[in-house]
Amino acid sequence: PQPVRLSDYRPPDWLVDTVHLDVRLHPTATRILARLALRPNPEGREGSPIVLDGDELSLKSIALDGTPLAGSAYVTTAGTLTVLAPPQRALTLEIETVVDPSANTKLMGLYRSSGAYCTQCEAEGFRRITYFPDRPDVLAVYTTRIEAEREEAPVLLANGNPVESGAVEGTSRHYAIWHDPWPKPSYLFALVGGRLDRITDHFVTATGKKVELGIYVEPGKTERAGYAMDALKRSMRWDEEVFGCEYDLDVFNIVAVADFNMGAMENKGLNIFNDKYVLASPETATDADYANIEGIIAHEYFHNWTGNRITCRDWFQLCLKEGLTVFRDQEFSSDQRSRPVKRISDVRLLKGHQFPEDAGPLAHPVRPSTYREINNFYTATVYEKGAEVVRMLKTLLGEEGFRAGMDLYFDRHDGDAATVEDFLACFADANGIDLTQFALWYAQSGTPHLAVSGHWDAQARTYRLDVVQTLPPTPGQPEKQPMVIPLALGLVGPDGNDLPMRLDDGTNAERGVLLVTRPRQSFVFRDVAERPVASLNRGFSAPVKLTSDLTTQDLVFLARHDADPFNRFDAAQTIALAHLVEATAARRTGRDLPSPAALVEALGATLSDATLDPAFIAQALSVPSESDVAREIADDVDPDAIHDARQALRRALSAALRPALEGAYDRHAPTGAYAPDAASAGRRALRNACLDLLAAGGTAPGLARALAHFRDADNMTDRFLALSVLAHNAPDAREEALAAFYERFRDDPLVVDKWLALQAQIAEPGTLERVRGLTGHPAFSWGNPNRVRSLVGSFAGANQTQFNRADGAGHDFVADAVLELDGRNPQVAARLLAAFKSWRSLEPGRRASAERALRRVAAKPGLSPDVGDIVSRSLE
Ligand code: HT7
Ligand code: ZN
Repeated sequence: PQPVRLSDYRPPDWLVDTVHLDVRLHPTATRILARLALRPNPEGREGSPIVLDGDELSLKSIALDGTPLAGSAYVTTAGTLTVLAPPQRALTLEIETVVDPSANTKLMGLYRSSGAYCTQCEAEGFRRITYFPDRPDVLAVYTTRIEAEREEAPVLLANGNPVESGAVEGTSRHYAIWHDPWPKPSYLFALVGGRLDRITDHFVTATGKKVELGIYVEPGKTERAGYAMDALKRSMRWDEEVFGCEYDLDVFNIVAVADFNMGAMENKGLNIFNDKYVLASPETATDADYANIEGIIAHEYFHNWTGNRITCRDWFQLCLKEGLTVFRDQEFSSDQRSRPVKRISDVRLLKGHQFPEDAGPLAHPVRPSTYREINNFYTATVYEKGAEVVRMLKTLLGEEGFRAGMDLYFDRHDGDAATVEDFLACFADANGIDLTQFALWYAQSGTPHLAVSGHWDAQARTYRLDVVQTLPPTPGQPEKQPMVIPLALGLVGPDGNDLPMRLDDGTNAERGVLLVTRPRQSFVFRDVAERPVASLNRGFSAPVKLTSDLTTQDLVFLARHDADPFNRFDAAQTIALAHLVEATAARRTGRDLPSPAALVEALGATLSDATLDPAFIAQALSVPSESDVAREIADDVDPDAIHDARQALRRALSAALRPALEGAYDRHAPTGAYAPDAASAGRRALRNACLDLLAAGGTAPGLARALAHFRDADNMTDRFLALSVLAHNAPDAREEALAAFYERFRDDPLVVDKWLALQAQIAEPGTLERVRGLTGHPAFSWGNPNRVRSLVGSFAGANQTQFNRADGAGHDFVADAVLELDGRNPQVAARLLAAFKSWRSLEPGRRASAERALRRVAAKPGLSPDVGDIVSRSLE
């Protein structure tokens, strides 16, 4: 397909005011009768034909104002239906299409999951239900009538409020009518029909309106939906309190389905979820699962205002709803749980996924300017970096200035299909500032690099920070302009307390934030009587790669004393990362490994600090991942050497910190029944992090503890952590533990996913054969995205040594899996292929094998646009 360009945007020629859908559900021949009230757009091109999108539709009839259209009055192509020379006035089109939901393996449009009917319309799925101007700037009011066999689909749901339901006289069928009064783009359309159980509750909004809440799940699973309901109610309250956003329909429904391409979907009043992000019980879900459910329930709910009431003008503006809504869900989780720990895990995610994307061939701006396949732009850059950009706005403007901008955005653009420019103008206008340079964050791809050095002048009692910013070239962007970088910092005095920060122009560094705007800049602080240690980019105030002249001793000092918890964590990680880079080089050249003494000192102090949150200590104990190290090395990467270096470090930490680790493990034993709250989860996290280190390298006492932990666990967090410790470190105990786990949970697909993912991550040469074998296991299915992501996705994305095997067999396996999947579900195939995103940074042998695998995919005739796009950009 031809690339779509932001610069080619034109308003639609025809608008749709109302849509009446009559959907007769049938397993293989669902009939959709759509009545569209259209009118020419005064801002469109005069005299235009009506061009509607369509994909894999069977057209049965089409009528204009009640009169069937002659065959010469319209034309269809593979992707469009065009009504030629229509009267240039308001008119009605009635279009009848038939689709086969049971054959829909792409899981876009109307499809079936465990027998139920459901839809996924974002980004371009509505055109797989009926012909329509399937673009987000066409907003219409929808009324949906659904009809089905009562036996097959007793539950019938659509967007908006229920209007009417009943039997279809003289048949075994029934119907329901739903009306959504809020104009919306077609991507927010949804319907569901099926045999589902539900839990109900209600919520009273700030202005006293009662909202009926329902969560629908597969029969027999209602007991696992309670946490999601609780999270939903907390989200509704939080959005009122923090952003003044109130819910706007009489009902809010969530449906959990087992087959879903992504995490969840914010359809107006009818969110549809991957059941992984709804269902939880202590026996089947880990603390991380509970936290994800809370965050994703909140995320989809928050879209009601940021995405639905204010939507996107076009798909280039995706970050307008996604980056902003991720920011909002991050803030919600920070308020519900520990803010520093949430920030640490968000930054880990950003660095682990977005930084590599920004450094490789798939790099793109937060707001791309061109795409070939929009499904490939639901990326860490649009979501996570998009959220960082909103966070920087808040850092720049302060709490009040940010809220003023958001209030203006909601006031000014309610009901609009808006742009990033509209969004930024609200913050600029509400605060009387110019955000022109800041807007570069949306346009320039790549991770900025800040090099910072500090110079203390004892005599002048000044401290000067020299800052150099650079932004590397990225695909299509050889030259870059300097960005606005809000650099939060503190100057930590020898006693561990922050020194006052007065700049030499007499101003205080506002809210502790320096504004870096030029390629080179110096900031001079006065009245600095003692040599400070600079704590830079506090709270990760800007998504940059920062290097500084801090010494290892400075970092140990910050790890002990920094008042900013994020930087306290980050100081130890920086020491560990530097160690691992050096140790990796030593392994490759046969030199002695460096000493981990500084890290032992920092982590020892952290472990023994009783004032620290256990969840924070757990994060500190988790050393940088193999891909963190690969990213730091950046070039000529040997994953085996990194793995060995990391294992050696973990073994050394285990030995050096054993008494402290054992003490913390014992002190954090459970005191009562499992509860998923943050404090209890934090205690488990610390205990499990201690166990994970104690067993590193398979020491006998560590493994004995892991076996007991596995045997005694009364919840999935503990059971699964112990299982993974055994799987990674105890080849002798592994198979028995894996078999016991499978036997216990074989009927629970979401738990089986954990079992598949764990096996795919074992860093041993036998893993590829194991994974290959598991593709033939009865629990595995190429048709279910969760199974594929758990097994093949984990192998490609979370097993650096085996995916990048020196003999190329890992690359070949994943390329074969992509080709296998492409005919069935191109979106899932394309995401899997994106695991090759860092292939150019590998050492020459592995780089060549990755390239061969990519070229083999590229050469396959009939690739989907999804896979075709990823493979061609990967090779560019
Ligand atoms: N807005 C939702 C995106 C989404 C999606 C996109 C493409 C294909 C399938 C999809 N399912 C959901 C999810 C969100 O960010 O809230
Ligand atoms: Zn979203």
